[in-house]
Order: sequence, then structure tokens, then C-alpha cells
Amino acid sequence: MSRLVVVSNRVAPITEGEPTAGGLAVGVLDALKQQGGIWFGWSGEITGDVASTANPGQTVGRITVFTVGLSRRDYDEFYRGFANGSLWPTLHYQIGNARFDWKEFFGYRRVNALFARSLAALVRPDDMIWAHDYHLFCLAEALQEAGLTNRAGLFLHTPFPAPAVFMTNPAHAELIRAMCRFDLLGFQTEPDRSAFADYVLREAGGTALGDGRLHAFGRTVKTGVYPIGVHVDKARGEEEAPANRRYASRLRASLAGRKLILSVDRLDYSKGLPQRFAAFERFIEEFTARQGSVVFMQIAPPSRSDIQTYREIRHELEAEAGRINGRFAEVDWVPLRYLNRSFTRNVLMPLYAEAQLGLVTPLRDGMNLVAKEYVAAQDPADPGVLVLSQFAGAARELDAALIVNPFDEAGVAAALDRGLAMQLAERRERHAAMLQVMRRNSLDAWRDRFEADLRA
Ligand code: ADQ
Repeated sequence: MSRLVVVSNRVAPITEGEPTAGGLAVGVLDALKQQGGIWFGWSGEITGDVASTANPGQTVGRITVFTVGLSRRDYDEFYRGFANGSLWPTLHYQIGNARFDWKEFFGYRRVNALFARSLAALVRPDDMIWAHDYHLFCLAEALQEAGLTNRAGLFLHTPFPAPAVFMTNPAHAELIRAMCRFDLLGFQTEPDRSAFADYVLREAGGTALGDGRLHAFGRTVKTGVYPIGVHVDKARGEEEAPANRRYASRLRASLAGRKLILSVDRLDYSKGLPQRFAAFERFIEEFTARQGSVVFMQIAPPSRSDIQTYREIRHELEAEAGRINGRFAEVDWVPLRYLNRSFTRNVLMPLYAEAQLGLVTPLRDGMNLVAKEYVAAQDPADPGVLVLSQFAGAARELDAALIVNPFDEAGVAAALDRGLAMQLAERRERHAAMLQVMRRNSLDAWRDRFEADLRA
């Protein structure tokens, strides 16, 4: 049978116990661990002037990893520039945060071509290539230009925005033409898929062939919806393992019976942290009876900290956390705990389980695995409540959560009060409904369905 070759910008640290903050790395690693395969991507290293060729494969468990280094110029133009400075904000509807420079777009295409040339030396003719995310929109085009005819699919972990938003990126036409060179394009939700199809049909003269297939630029591409999931039972196992409970025990002791609201995010402006801090402030201001009896803990390790907008949001949050605590803290109560660090996933699960309320309010998110991890980590006999943004892809499946608009401070504050007051019967009912959907759309189902459609 043909092998599966996974390609992503970064290859996650695949040694056990390393903290991995980032949904793609977590999802791909868990999906590959079980069935094995090849994982190709950037090593995370900047190597001299010219990008290097693939390092020899290193096998860890059932995964063989090949990596390439990037030159400083590649890193600046491709990674920092076009992928994270232009595409990421545009895909998340944050056009005010997007910058654009053709030089960076050409650098993006150049790195996609570099990946393709390195892959050409590794793959066999019958291997299937599964590319991940917005860094690799031009990979299929580059593979074909390098002479490869392998089946190739792309899964987009982020949202795909409405055409009018996508078209604010001056390279939109080039990007869509390149994306149509894949055999399969996977999206997290139907609105993402249909936004892409809308662009192809209305702006690129494409036609719909039914069953998600689109004809454009002289070829056919299949589009589909594959919501990424988590290993539901594994999360519970990790929650219960005594060795993983060291932080959870300390946390519980420090709360001294107070209720806990927990948020866990990469520090990114798409996650809506300033709006969330403001909603929490509104909550303690308005529901005065809650003062002294609730603690909000935000865990947010810095990410992409060499990009200006990420540095700015970090400073803003530090200032806000200090101000809110200064305004409300008592001699024996600090309302907001802000942790700028990462935890290994096995200790994160028990932390989720300590929280009576999981607060997940991104302004836009492809899926949001934290929401699913929070649900998976709960004790079904006495589960916590999930408060979830309507703009997270996860809201389409987890509609039994308390769904909020993250831009509505008063609405989020009211949902916090309602969630903390929710009776056991309703909590159990909502949790069971969410768990049922999550079992159906597990991480294995995500991988197997994408793989089957790519093979078909
Ligand atoms: P991300 O934007 O990184 O992922 P998310 O889906 O929430 O967002 O995944 C974050 C992952 O990192 C989770 O597994 C979480 O446990 C982990 N993580 C976050 N903070 C951490 C911390 N402090 N310590 C340890 N681990 C931490 C992208 C898209 C999402 C999409 C995923 C997967 O932006 O929309 O859900 O890919 O497709």
C-alpha cells in the first residue's frame, strides 16, 4: 500500500514530554503516532544563507522525520512575512493586522518550491502527500513543477474567509490557482469550504460538479469538510494519572474552595484575549456576589514573538492583568492569574479537570482544540461548563456549550454567571451531548476520512 507523507511547516518535537503549544503539531503528531508514517517539514533552524537539503530521516516510534533548514531570507519572507504577517490575519478576518509585500509572497512560493524539491528526492511514485495549513498553499503546484505526479491533498487548519476578505490579499488569484492544483482540499467546517467554493465559482470562473468537486483552471479538485478532533479517552486517562496531577493538586490547594474559570491559548490576537479580560472584568463588576469566590486563570505561552503585532498584544495583556487585579484584589483574593508559559499536555489535562468553567472565546478559529480537550478532560459524573465563541469552528459541533459572541462583553459576563450557577443535571446533559459528537468526530476519524478521500 502507498505510504502517507505528511508535510507541514514545522515538525513538532516528537520526544515524549515536550510541551507542544499549537493545534497543528498536536493533531498531526497524535494522528501519526498511531499508524506511523513520514513527516517532512522545517526543522525550526535558520541555517546560513541558503536553505539546506533534507536531513536524513530520524525514526522516533513509528514516525520517520525529515527536516530542512531555512535561510534567514526564507524565514523572513516566507514564515514571518507572508505566512504569518499576511495570510494568518487575512484568514482570521483581521485585515487590519495584515501586511503585504510581493517580495514576501515570492519568498513564500520559493520555500514551497524548496520543500517540493527536497520531497522529490524522498517520495516514491505511489506515495500520497498530505500537506498541512496555510504555509503550503503552493506546494502541489511546486511538486508538479518538480515533475512529481503523486496524489496530493491539503488540510487547512485555519478558517477560510469570505471571498471579499480573502481578496484583500493582493496575491489572492495566484493563491487560489495554486490551491486548485491539489487533488483534495480539506476544511474544518462547511462555512469554510463553501467560502472557498464561492471564490472559485464567482471569481475564478469555476463550475461545481457535485459532491464537493470543483472544476477550475482545467482540472478538478475535490473539497470536503473534516473537523479535527481529539483522543477522547486518552485525555481522561491523562487526567487521572497521579504523576500528571502535580500542578492540579497545587492549584486546587491554592483555590481554597473558590471556583475556577480556565482559559488556555497560544498568545495570538485571533484568540480574543483582551476582549476576554474585559468580559471577565465586567463579570466581577456586575455580579458582585461572585467577588472573592471565583478565580480566572489564563494560561498563554508567547508565540511568534518576533512579529510586532504579537509583541504588542503581549504588552497589552500584561498591563490589563495588572490593572484588573489592582482594581479588585483583596488581601486574600487575586481575581486573575495570568501565566505566560506552556505546560506539557499530560499536566494540562488535570488542570482542565479542576476548572468548573472552560472559557474559550476566540474572535475566529479554524476549530479550537482547547475547547475539545476541556470537554474530554471533564469527569462525566460532575462535569464543568464550556463557554464557547460562536466564531470557533468547534461551535458547529459543540452546540451544547454556552455559545457566546466574544465581542459582547455583557453577554460573556452573563454566560460566566450562568455557567457557574448551572445545576448538575444540566451540566451532565450538555457534557454528554458534546462527548457524543466528539467520539464520532475523533482524531482518528479525521485522519482516516481525509486519507480515504485522498486515496479515492
Ligand atoms: P492553534 O491556533 O494553535 O491551532 P488550538 O486548536 O486551540 O489552536 O490548539 C492549541 C493546542 O496547543 C492545544 O492542543 C493545546 O493543548 C495546546 N496548548 C495551547 N496552549 C498551551 C499551553 N500553555 N501549554 C501546553 N499546550 C498548550 C490551529 C488552528 C486551530 C485548530 C488547530 C488544529 O488555529 O483553529 O483547531 O490548528 O487544527
